[in-house]
Amino acid sequence: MNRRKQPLQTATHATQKKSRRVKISKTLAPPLMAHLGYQGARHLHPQRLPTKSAEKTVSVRLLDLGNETIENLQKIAETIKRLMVPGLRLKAIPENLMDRLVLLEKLDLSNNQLSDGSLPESMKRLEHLVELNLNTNKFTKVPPALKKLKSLSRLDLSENSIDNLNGLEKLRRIQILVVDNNKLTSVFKEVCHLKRLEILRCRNNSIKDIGVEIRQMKQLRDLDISNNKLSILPTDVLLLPGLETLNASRNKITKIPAFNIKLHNRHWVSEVDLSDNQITVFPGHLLRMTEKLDLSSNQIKILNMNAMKELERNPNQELVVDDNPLVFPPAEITGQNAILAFIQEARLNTPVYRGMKILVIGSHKSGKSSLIQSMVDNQGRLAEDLNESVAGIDLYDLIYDCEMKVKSEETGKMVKEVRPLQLCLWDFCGHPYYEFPHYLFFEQPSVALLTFNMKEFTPEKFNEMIGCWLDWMIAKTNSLKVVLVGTQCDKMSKEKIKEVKAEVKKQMTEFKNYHESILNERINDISQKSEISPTLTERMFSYRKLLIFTDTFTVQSDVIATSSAEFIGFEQLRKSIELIAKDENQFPPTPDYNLPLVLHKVKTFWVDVENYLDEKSNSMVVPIMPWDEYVEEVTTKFGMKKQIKDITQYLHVTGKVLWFSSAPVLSDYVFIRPAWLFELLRNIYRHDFEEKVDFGIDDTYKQMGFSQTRFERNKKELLQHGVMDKDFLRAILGYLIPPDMKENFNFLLDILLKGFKIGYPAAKKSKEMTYNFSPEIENIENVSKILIPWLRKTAEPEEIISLWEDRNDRERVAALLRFPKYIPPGLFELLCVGAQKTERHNLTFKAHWSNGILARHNKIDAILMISHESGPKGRGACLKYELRGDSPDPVYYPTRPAAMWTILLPLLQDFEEIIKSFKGVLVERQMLCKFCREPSFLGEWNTPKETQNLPEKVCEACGEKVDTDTLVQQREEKRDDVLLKLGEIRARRKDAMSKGMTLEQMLHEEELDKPIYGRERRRNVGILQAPDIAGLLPTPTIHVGSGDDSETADVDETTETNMENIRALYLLNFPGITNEGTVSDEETLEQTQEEENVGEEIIMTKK
Ligand SMILES: Nc1nc2c(ncn2[C@@H]2O[C@H](COP(=O)(O)OP(=O)(O)OP(=O)(O)O)[C@@H](O)[C@H]2O)c(=O)[nH]1
Ligand SMILES: [Mg+2]
Repeated sequence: MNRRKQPLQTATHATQKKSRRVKISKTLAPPLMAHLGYQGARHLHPQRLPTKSAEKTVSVRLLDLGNETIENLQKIAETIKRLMVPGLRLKAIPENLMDRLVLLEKLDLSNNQLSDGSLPESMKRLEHLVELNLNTNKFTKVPPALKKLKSLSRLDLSENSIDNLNGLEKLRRIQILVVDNNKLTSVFKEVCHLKRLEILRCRNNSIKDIGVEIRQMKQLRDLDISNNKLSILPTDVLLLPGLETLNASRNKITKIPAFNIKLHNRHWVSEVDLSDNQITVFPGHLLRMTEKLDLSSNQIKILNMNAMKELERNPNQELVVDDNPLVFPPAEITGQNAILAFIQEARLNTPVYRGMKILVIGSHKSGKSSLIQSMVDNQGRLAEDLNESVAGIDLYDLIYDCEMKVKSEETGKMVKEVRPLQLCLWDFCGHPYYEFPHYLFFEQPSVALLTFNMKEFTPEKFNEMIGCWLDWMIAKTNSLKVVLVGTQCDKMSKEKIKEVKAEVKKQMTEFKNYHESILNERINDISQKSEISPTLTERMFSYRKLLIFTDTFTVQSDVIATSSAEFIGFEQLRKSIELIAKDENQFPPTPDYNLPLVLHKVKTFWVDVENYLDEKSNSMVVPIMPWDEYVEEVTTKFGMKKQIKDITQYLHVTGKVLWFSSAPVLSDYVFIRPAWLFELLRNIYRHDFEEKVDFGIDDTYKQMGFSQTRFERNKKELLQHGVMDKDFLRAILGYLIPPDMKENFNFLLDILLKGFKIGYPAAKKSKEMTYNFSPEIENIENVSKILIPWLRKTAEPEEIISLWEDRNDRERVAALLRFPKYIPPGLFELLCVGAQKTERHNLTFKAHWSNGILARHNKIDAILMISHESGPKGRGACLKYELRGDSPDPVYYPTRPAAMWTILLPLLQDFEEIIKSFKGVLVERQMLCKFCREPSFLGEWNTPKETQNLPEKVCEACGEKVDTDTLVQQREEKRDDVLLKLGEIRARRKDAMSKGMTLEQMLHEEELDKPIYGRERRRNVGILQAPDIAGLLPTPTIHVGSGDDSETADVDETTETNMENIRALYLLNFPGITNEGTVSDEETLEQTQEEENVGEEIIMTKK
């Protein structure tokens, strides 16, 4: 495509030669368009039109439209190039006026009373017309006669009553369009196809938003959209490659989103006028791209010191911040130089405080974005007027002044002091589509605001509006503070508000009781058994742990009723947030500093790192740094290698960067601009994909060689099959990563597939519409399609059902993972992506449907089905791994269960690895009876395998004797990766104990507690005379409410014998609390030896 700029076609020869761009003065119309004269001579306005054709007329201005004038005009019509008919109160144009104006280039009909339908049909014959002035008339829509004016390049429609620009699409040559003072509410959709448009004036209208369509207007260099109703200025405008001046003053803009300014292709915009708006946060990033930035008459309070560095570097830049309620620098400091000097000075002395991040979640359209905007702007705001992006996650900063008692450094007494509480609010879109992607960003410990629409609330909807969100949170983190926020209370009476509050409180208690009863039921079941095996003990231990942890999960059950329309309830909300910030359990103070962590000063050097990374993120196309590179770069620049993890952790918890420090693969990267990552994921997972992702929206698809047909095909493929074409993804992400930057894209794709596990490579089979789910792909570059399980909604194929049924009578091994209460969203999908890893599992996927996969092992004759099934009554769910023999000769060469275990075990290990990051989820591991298929046996892959030595075991459900080789792996091969490093764990615990850590604290300490993948160990725990450590065991509780209102539930005591077993388990795990004489010397010795021989098997026999 030829993308060179076309010279502007103008009527005057002078402008044609002099410059290819016509600068229009701000008071545009008359001087540019009025013209008059004869060829070779200049005259005053003639009273009459010339009758001699010898005097060749070029320009004519009519002073009346009498019959005589028209007749005379027609005589010379064929020579006229410019015709002015302004200010004649014309209501219609005589049909014959236009008849013979074959050379006409410029027509001025301004200041008349022309209205819809008053332009004659004959107008379409004006083939050479390049300039048309219809300024100040009475049109309410674009006159249809214009459609045919193929040469038109300048059009002035200002001062009419036009309310939409439909009908301009065909005028492909338009370069200047002036539509000031009309009744337009949108323009960009209609004009985005005008690829040559360079100047667009649309001030004094009622335009509410600028859509993504503007991205297509690559030639636009001058945009005036002042005095409209914009509330947000999208990034796309400022990223227009040709933009030179932008006037968006006198709107209602509140927010200028931050974005990456890519240094290698950045261009300077000479002037950006954002004066007279409602911007609260200083858009310092714009200083990186504008020569003059006018921010006067806004609501800015603080000039960001870091961003101001840009001005220090470039003295030619200009920043205007007059008439803002500035507190930093103080209002009395005026003038750019004085401000700069002040900021330089202040930078040296200003402390930065830590702050915290708050996650705002709740159902779709419950009012989260409105709530946040109201919090940020400190006044009522509703999301519609803001035109916020409604997908994915958005970030906002907010500072609360928080009154604290601080120890005075001089007197040592406690004094009151006001500290800024820095908040980073994460606005999660509540559409169910995001349950899985948003889970990535939800971690413990967290503070969350949970919103629900109070007006819509009914007792039956508790679960849908509140309960399911609590489940969602609990499953991921067992350390969480939740504030319940009822929104939209302006729509209801006081009585009704009270009623809803009481109902929610009641149901919260029920919710809590149900949550506990599930655990208690299980604990009791175990306690009632006559014999308790180590596996059961371990299980009980984990149930108790879940109960104990609920201690740190607090829901403030008193709903805060808010209205973002009327700004109600925000003071109370603010107080609740302050309380959490000051909560020492949530944010324990460090010994040398008696303030909660969030109010700590951040070390200057850490702030330097933060600023450095912020700056750096702007220069990177893909703002993701491999960990090693990051460490190298930061430590070379700032030293202090020892602190790098702490710094990064700090940046992570305060929302400045993302570093998933405990996730495999992802921990190798630092995402230095979280907003960028959200933007990226928002493009992949979006609930409004069908409607919003459109071929015409952008040139990118065309530039990347997409035809509309291919685009539609790929889109359909994604929506119907969950399969994303790689090029399609590149095009979708094209505006974040320019299409020519293939390497950057591949780097990112690798992280998406291996780190975030969003999907796995697939390939389309040549003829059929099916896919090869396990193509051999060594290099990421060769990937052509990506199957994204979360988006795959297809049904189980018929042929798979029959294939599976056919092997019904074969040998089989089946493990079941039961989630009695809640299954984390996306877990099944993550497992599928993991199972597809050939080098680990050696499987070939045969089919993949919305809730299952079927795969064949590449070496062993077995097929595997992993399926996701909902639990009874819609509560909870199960994941089933079932292997069936697939030998061609099942009679003589059946597939042995032992062989199947070699397939199953690594898959189960994957599961265990993933489930580690779901701290609060209740999961039960079971094995199915091969006869009745009931889950009658305990899954023992994590714990001592008691079943291993028995030849068979009776199924409690059907009474059949089951070979134990289908229940547990017989004589396990040595697997280094699953050895429980007992010695190491003990050493860690001993160390912790010696430092005075209590049992309860230990339970909270993740690092100390890794009893997963138990090495086979046998111990008859009954022999141990346990010390009385019952008092040491923490009492499991869930708190609901706060202060006097809080309720606590105790768990039933287990039977004495079983209690002993549990104590014994504690002893095993906490060797520091042995009681004299209870453990034999022999055992102590054995334990010590074991500490040295990490991973050695311990077998203890009953004396
Ligand atoms: N009257 C009234 N309307 C409100 C209030 N809060 C939100 N709304 C309206 O409720 C609708 C949804 O508000 P949003 O703030 O977009 O909701 P959200 O929770 O951010 O929605 P998603 O991000 O899509 O999940 C909008 O139409 C708002 O104008 C309120 O306090 N009072
Ligand atoms: Mg929202």
